Amino acid sequence: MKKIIVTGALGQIGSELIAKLRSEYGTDNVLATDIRRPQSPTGGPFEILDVTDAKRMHELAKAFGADTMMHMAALLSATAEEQPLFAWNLNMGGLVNALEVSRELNLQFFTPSSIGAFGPSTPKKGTPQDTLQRPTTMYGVNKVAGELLCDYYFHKFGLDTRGVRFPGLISNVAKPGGGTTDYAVDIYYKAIEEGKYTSYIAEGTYMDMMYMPDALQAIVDLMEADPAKLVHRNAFNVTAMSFEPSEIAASIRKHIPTFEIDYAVDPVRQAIAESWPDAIDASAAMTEWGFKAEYDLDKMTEDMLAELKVKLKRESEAS
Ligand code: AKB
Repeated sequence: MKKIIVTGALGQIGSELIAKLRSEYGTDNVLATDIRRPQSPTGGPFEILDVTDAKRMHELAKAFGADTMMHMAALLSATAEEQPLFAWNLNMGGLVNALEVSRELNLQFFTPSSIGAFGPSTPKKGTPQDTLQRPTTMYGVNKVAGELLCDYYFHKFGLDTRGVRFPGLISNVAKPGGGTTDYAVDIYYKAIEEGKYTSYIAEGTYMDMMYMPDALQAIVDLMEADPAKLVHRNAFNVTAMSFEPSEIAASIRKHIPTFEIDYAVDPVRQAIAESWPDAIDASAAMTEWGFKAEYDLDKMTEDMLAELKVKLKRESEAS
């Protein structure tokens, strides 16, 4: 039975990951931590943790009896461009602390990388697992350095490090903050609330995406995978779909025929998006640990709109 400590547990991935892990491994076997206090109880153990505080991270993991660390705390791409030095300190400082604590306590280790680890010179279509990585963003620099650091801890110390390169993640629970792919979440909220959306990403800009249930399953499957089958360990390409803004709008129109999209392009996030691949190749993840995504664009749209309608109605009734 796993005993898992999760950092960044109130973030977009973390808040759903802890629910998934608690349902798989038991409520009391998952310690959620975050730098801020939750607005409502997380449904299990919770502790405040600033990931730059290695001593507290070690104490919490040890007292909990953790055998696994899932390090999710990080600043996303657009925010990292606004505060590059802070992003370096938080993203790299937090990661090295989490790896060190895992080495000291011999924990299995997971952290996500991102399509942000690629750059303009990376092949744009069918982006291979092993390819040129010269990102032009601070977030990308952090992610490439993080991938290498996780490999280093595996080769040097035998630490059981594992990870994926996530595409844009779309979910109806916690909103993302400060990412480049966030438009693909915002658009669903605005479709229901206002029937129209102004996209900060230009028409024709393709990026990889995935629905959150597939992302959570990918984490569990990779952590449970037979290590003998893993040729790569960290930074597996995973993706479920690749689309551009007018395609997600067309998918929404199948349910809300009057939905409209227009564009007010944000040059910073547009430049980041253009430096990333259009569509990555996830065949290494499929071959080595059976990665498979259940949701395509239309299936995701149907579920997102249904779930968000209920959520937004509940919130408006409560306010
Ligand atoms: C972002 O847009 O920064 C993230 C990511 C793709 O890593 N969603």
